[in-house]
Amino acid sequence: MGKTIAEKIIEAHLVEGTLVRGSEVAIRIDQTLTQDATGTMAYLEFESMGIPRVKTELSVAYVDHNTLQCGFENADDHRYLQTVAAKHGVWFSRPGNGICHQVHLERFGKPGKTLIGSDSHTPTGGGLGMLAFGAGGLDVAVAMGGGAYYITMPKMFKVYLTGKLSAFVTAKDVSLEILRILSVKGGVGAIIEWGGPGVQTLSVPERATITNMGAELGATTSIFPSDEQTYLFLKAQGREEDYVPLSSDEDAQYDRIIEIDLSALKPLIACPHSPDNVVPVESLKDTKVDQVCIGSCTNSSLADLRKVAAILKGKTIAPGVSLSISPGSKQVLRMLAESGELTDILASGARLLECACGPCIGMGFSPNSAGVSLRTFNRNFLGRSGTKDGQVYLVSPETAAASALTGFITDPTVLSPVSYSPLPEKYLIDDSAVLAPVSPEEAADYTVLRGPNIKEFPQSRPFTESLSGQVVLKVGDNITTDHIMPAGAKILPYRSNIPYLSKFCFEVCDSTFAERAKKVENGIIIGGSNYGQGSSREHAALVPMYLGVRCVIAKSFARIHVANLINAGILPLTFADPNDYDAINQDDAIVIEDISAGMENGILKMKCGNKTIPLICELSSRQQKILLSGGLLNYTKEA
Ligand code: MIC
Ligand code: SF4
Repeated sequence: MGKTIAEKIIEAHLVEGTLVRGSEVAIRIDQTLTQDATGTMAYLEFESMGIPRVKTELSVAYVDHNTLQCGFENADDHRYLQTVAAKHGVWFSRPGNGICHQVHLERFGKPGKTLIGSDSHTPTGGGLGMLAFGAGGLDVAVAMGGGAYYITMPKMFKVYLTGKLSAFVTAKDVSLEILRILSVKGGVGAIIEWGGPGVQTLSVPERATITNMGAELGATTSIFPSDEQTYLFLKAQGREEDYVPLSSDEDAQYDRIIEIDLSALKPLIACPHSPDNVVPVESLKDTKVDQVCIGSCTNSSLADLRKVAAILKGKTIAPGVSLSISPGSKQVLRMLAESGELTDILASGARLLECACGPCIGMGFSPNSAGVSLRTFNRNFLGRSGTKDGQVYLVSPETAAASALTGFITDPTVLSPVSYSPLPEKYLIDDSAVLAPVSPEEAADYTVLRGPNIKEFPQSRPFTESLSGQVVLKVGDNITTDHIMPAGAKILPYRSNIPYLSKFCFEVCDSTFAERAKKVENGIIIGGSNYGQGSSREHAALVPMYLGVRCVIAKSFARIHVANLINAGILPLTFADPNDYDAINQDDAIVIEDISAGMENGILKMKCGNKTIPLICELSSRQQKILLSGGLLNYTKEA
């Protein structure tokens, strides 16, 4: 039987298991990346494993999230990351050098290689034909130590593209179209391969926008073939030797095929507060706009910002609009500066922000009260912008620039044509902000610098035969990691200080949660479907664990979050009958018995008052052992 691109890469990296869809496989990881907001925890975990030097082909530590330095915390963390990276053989991308996914695509990604990153948008690398996964920090630490990465062998979806995008219709609109079709949970348990004749019309930066937003579908990852476009991009980055061609076999088997005609697409927009709340831009054309933000790992490439510069050139933004531009990397910023396109952007009235995540993660530039903010980002979850009643819409750079000029949501296809050259023959190569690790000889005496903000790692508890607990929270469908463990400028600096961070857990849903949960010895959370969608932040598991949560029972889970729960020693269970969700309420007392036998059989029984509710426990034997040991760190130490 023929193979998909992902199956070929998995087969070439297989350590354990078979390619049978639905079974657990372990794969060898060639490259890892971390960013600072999840990286401090990942390196603390790596250090605790006692392995002197990373065993991957390449590992890079980026600083792009916590770049505001409002006190010592972030600056100390940057210093910790720089020194811990140097000591253990990891390359370090300095703050200001750019957003991890953009820089990794430009300088390090290679077709056919495996990559895991402690950030959910790591699949951006799929634009280059990499098999790239977002993962929790602990999984990345294990991979840096040479350990395999475990996934459930996904289903395979194919998106078959025909036609060609019209002027001012973009890769972002393709991402929004697939979100409209599949929804934020439509990709769960699947790898999405992009193919068909339309693929040849998309450059690597455009492909990367699409694979980036596969994260919003809940997909395990997304991937494009490696072809002429891939070669041209790598050559322009001075890395043509990294090119290998990759395609799926003619008779590869897909669980679902979706066709999209690129020529038929129109500009689209995702409305508050979910990336799949998609309508045509045209339908919102009288909506007044307060703020426009252009950037993020989805849309901050040179091509994107060149189009923005061309649209803004010689014009001034509407007086009621505040416009920010965050270039994805130093390469993008320097090239815009040298070509004069940066001047066109600035002359329009835009505010230039750092080459970093910035407003995407609530690190500044929050909108005004109830403000309408148009963003070229990938997530518009409630409260993520830092303004709780902010109305965040997701759009392409073209729609963003057109709307910044008019002050109203504007379909860019009404603009007169502009000219720009999207893919240069040669990118400007300046890797001076990427620091090499010290040599193995120097590493022994090299000191890792730690600040006082780094607090002890919380200890999880092994499971015994029975669990008597209490429901500390009941929530609905599509709860995001931004609900569970919010980010933003005020909280992000405390990512290595779990006790402090815990005060904000579930704050968006219930500000009394942290205080209440702490008082209960064994807390249980009840969730709806797609619980834990969004980020890879393991803090959304570690913090509830610190607050005494032992078990989350939901209708279904998002992939990375469920792995993080298991790693943190929290038991994830799903309702055998989703209607039983209605039978449980906050504060109910619950007893689960015969835990180890139930884990093995895949079904546990929960007693709640006089009701007995069956729960599905879908765990591999490795995951059962992890939970019985009290989390992955304990399990690794025991092994
Ligand atoms: C995000 O976009 O939500 C983040 C911030 O990049 C997260 C990582 C984090 O929480 O640090 C992600 O996507 O994994
Ligand atoms: Fe950064 Fe936003 Fe991308 Fe997350 S989604 S990595 S916060 S730019």
